Amino acid sequence: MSRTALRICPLCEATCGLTLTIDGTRVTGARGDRDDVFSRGFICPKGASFGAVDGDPDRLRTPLVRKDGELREATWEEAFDAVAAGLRPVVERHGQNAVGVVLGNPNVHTMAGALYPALLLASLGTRSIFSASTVDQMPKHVSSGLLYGDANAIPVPDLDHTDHLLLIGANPLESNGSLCTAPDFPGKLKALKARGGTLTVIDPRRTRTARLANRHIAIRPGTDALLLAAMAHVLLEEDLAAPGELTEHLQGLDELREAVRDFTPEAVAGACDVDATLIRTLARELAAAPTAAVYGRIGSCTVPHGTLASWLVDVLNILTGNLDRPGGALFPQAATDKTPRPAGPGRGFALGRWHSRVSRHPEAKGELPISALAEEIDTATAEGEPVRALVAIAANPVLSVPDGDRLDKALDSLDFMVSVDPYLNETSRHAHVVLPPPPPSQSAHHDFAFNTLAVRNQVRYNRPAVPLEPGRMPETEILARLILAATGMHGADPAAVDTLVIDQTLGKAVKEPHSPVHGQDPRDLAARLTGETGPERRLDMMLRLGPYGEGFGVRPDGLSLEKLLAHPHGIDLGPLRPRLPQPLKTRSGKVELLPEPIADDLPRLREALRERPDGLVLVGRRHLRSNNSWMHNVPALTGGSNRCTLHIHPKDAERLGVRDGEPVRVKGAGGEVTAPAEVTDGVRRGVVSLPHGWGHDRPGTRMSHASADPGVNVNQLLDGSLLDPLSGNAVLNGVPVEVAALVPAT
Ligand SMILES: Nc1nc2c(c(=O)[nH]1)N[C@H]1C(S)=C(S)[C@@H](COP(=O)(O)OP(=O)(O)OC[C@H]3O[C@@H](n4cnc5c(=O)[nH]c(N)nc54)[C@H](O)[C@@H]3O)O[C@H]1N2
Ligand SMILES: Nc1nc2c(c(=O)[nH]1)N[C@H]1C(S)=C(S)[C@@H](COP(=O)(O)OP(=O)(O)OC[C@H]3O[C@@H](n4cnc5c(=O)[nH]c(N)nc54)[C@H](O)[C@@H]3O)O[C@H]1N2
Ligand code: SF4
Ligand SMILES: [Mo]
Repeated sequence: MSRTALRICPLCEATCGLTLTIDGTRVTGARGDRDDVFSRGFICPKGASFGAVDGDPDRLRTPLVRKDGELREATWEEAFDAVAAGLRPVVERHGQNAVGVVLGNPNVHTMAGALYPALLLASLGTRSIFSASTVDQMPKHVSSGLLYGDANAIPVPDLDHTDHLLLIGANPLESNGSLCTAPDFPGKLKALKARGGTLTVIDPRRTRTARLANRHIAIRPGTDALLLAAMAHVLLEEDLAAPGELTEHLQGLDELREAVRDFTPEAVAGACDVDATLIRTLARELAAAPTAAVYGRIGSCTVPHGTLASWLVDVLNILTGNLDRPGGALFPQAATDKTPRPAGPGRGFALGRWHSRVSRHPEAKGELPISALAEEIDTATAEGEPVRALVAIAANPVLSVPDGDRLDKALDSLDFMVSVDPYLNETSRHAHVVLPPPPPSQSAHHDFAFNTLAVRNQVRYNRPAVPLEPGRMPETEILARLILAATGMHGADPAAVDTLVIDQTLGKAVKEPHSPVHGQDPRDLAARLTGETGPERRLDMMLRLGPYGEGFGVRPDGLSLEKLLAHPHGIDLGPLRPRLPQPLKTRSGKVELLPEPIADDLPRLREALRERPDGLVLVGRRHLRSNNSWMHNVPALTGGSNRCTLHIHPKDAERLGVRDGEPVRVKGAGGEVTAPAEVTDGVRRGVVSLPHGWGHDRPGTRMSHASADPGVNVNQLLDGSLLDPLSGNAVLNGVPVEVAALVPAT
């Protein structure tokens, strides 16, 4: 007999509520939950394939431990014994930094990924920390850190209320949105147009999103910072800047005006390949709109001036008075955010507090560039020990970061590696121990990360839709045990990890004058927490202490786990509201418009005014039915238009003798790949596009469907040397490549 259960979809950032159909323990269907307070029934093809993703027969069911060179099925006890035996000697012999940690994208889609990595990093004490953030949004963290003093204070466009949206390097009709959690992003863009609003898209490709826009500008890749600087210039020179109520919170307006003075539309037009008059129009339209939001994503971050572009996105929102006002870009307030402290100066944001060992890259947000992971493993220096052991959690850097071949070899040379991953794939195949989490249907879910980026404040929680299969371990427990094994407490009760966090958090809260529990006894508070598991008790604690919380009795109608459980479709907490100056944590207590590291990076942007690539440049793309590197194993989500082909403009194809469907060789600084050409005027001239996350042809993996149609790894074209210097983010877009028709062997 079948039944239904609710589950928030973890397959992209939109966090749609799904109603799963369950036969026995198998998910046989998924539809949008019409009663979900946030997503109201929206679902996309990936969500509709939840059952197939969840039930993929290639998912690992038991831990794997390497014995005599081979990965073999093992018990959990054997696996954690092997982790402790593998990691501890490395720490003891070579020091803390010899153990590296790699955190991949799916950590933001699991409760385990939200609740445990911070403690793992703190207890390992390592500086060898790498994550998917440095092939993604690190520039935005850095610009927010510098502007607002908080790397996680990221303003989100008010999609439901804005009159004018300027979208830069984002394709939400395929990605469903990023750093802007919005179920049915496509519907929201259509609604914007229907209410008379304007959508402008800047993208070198005519994407599905661009086709929906009132205006599409096919910019030359990598030059958005120049275009945005010129828009800021126009606002300031034409007296269109009107920060209004924001003014009292701003610092450095005059310095900003000076800094962008020479970025005139005429000066940037050639580099951007965008008409100067059009740039003026864009700035004037932005200023004239009753409300407007500028929003930039992958195409604005993964480029040589990613931090400057991310900074300028916010600068434009600020200059037009659209930061922190309805219809503009606002700071969400999530239910599990810390108790808001009173407004006032904070500790500020520091960059480059230490550097990577080999190439001396500055840290950002405590992380080193993941592009430097391979060299931190394979290169010895006088500076200190190379990374000899690695903990990879939900990460597949062999495919997702530059020069996978080099990383592949480096991983093979490690003394020890453990992967927490449901698949034996390009990265986890190097591990000595693989710890597989259960499928999402067997995991509880709450979006700690995405609720802080959502276009509407709301809160939802699901208990596991399907009971844990025998022999499985919740991912939260896997990570808790990993922490114990990595820190010499192997074998201790994993519940102790949650107890420790709870005691620490409550101990701190009772000392904070602004906390609802100020002056109370933390042991008494801990005893009042509800929840069936450690993670549930931690969620209860965060909800009760949070901005909407019941404050352990202070606000009886406030949030708690109990209240959330009584609302299975979630609780709506209202639209985004102005919050300044409370979120500011800069030393000045103001928005610091022209922070020093930004000012110091502007000369590099000025040099880019003269740059004109003479050959082809590469950009990426995403497909609606794909997700980075790990969904090519699901037959329902592959095939059709979801293919690893090289998009090339007809004029470029003609010039190079490239024919549609025939193989072409693409060569970059890091290597070369061969892929079928897809001739299309959907890319601008001078630009070719390959999707990422492909290249499933390495031996020793267990992804039967993916390896049957492997595609090629676009990141092999990169050598990892091109970075945005402020954030350490990899340059993945606008990269020079050579393309040639493959001459068939005769
Ligand atoms: N050229 C190019 N490269 C790119 C990008 C690009 O646009 N162009 N995009 C970049 C971006 S934005 C990102 S975020 C990165 C992503 O880079 P990664 O995070 O390294 O890659 P993913 O493919 O997201 O998946 C990581 C791993 O998580 C595993 N996994 C899936 N679900 C779970 C789970 O519930 N628990 C655990 N423990 N593991 C799980 C998968 O099997 C996979 O091995 O790639 C980046 N790489
Ligand atoms: N279906 C699907 N959804 C996903 C993912 C997926 O792999 N598949 N991945 C998820 C992840 S991890 C993330 S981070 C998000 C990303 O979400 P988005 O940022 O919306 O993702 P993309 O589709 O890569 O859009 C980036 C766009 O930037 C354009 N671009 C490239 N270079 C430049 C440039 O220099 N300037 C400008 N203006 N544009 C440029 C590209 O042509 C592309 O259309 O998507 C998430 N959602
Ligand atoms: S849009 Fe994203 S969250 Fe919503 S159903 Fe699709 S994959 Fe899942
Ligand atoms: Mo990402």
